[in-house]
Amino acid sequence: MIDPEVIRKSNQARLEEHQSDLSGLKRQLRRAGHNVDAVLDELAAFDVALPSWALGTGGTRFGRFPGPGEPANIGEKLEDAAVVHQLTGSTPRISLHIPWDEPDDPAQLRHQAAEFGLSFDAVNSNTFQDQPGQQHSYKFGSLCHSDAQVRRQAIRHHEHVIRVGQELGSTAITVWLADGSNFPGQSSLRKSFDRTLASLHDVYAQLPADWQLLIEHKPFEPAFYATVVQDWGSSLMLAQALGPRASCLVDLGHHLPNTNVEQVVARLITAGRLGGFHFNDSSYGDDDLTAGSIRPYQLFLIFNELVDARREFGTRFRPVCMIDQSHNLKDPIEALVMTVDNLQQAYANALLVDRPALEHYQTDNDVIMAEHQLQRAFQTDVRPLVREARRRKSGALHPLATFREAGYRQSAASTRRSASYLPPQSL
Ligand code: PSV
Ligand code: MN
Repeated sequence: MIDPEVIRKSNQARLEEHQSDLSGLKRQLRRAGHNVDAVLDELAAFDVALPSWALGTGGTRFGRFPGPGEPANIGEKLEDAAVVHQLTGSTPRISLHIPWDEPDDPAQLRHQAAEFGLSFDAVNSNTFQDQPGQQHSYKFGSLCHSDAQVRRQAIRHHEHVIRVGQELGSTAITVWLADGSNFPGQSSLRKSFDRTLASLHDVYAQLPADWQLLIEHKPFEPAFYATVVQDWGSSLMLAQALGPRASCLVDLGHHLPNTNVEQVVARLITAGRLGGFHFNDSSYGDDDLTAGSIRPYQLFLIFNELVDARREFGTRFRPVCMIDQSHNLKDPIEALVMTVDNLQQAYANALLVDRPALEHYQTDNDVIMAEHQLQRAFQTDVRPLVREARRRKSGALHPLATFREAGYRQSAASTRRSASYLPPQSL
């Protein structure tokens, strides 16, 4: 990890400037009637899980360009995750992909993580790739497969992932299925869905009482004609049929261009089935870019729905927040630090929406003033608030600068043997 003294010194050098920026913003917000301390408390309470697969450089099907000092195994990924948490104070959990990051000894890994102040979030199953030694192929699907033996193998994999997760201390499994078809007629649109539901019933039956099953939809890729769980409608149908501990996970990149994702989020909230998020951003498809890097206004509008629901339902409303990105060009630690910062900014902006005023203007059909409430909140430069929330959690005021000052990657490059490591290609 980074020497805490480096963070302390780095913060110290920037403290005066920060305090001056923060007091200016506080004055501005108090003038507008905000309870700044309450906003700061909510902001400081925000956290998000890191995906184990985003700590190494990802790739596309055309190539992969790893950087020096990348983690070569799950132990080194824990170290890097701990650094992201040290800098941001907001990433205390890791989401593991099984078998990509399957631990030899999950109980031991849990212990190792705890020493870094980390624990485990949802575990992710993988029936989109064949694994060495596996009896049946997933080439034509897994939980939806026409052959009951393939479905049984995929169900057993999910049961295995749940068992590993239990040892890690996880309380949720995220199921993303690549199942689908590339050509019309290849498989029955209805029967493949029915078989998927029947298989998920078997998985759900094995779910520990305090666990959640999160279903992730995605319109295409790798299936290019029809994906079985292609949108939030199919995902919701599955969750509702399975039971109260099943819900829908929204990966922001899993929507066709121009989809109103905040409305998808709102619908799932209404249905009581918004289970969680995979945060990322995209221009075209499932691009897995840094959250907030392409459409920050959309990210804000999503957080606006979350804050709105939180105000209405209180702490009962707790979707799990995870990141799902592929860092092909950026240093993964820096990309994750930037992501967390962008998420916190979107959240802080959403906390500043004057909800009674918004509702008033909506009721009056005052379009301009209703929109203005959102824009005013979105356009507020909340960075001093985000920095202050980080500082209160012993993080870095300027985490990217501090990370570079610490020379962490350079020292990792001199001690790790990552050159020989080829992590599984992130999708
Ligand atoms: C699929 O594209 C996905 O979003 C799922 O969450 C997978 O688990 C992850 O990406 C794999 O990179
Ligand atoms: Mn995802």
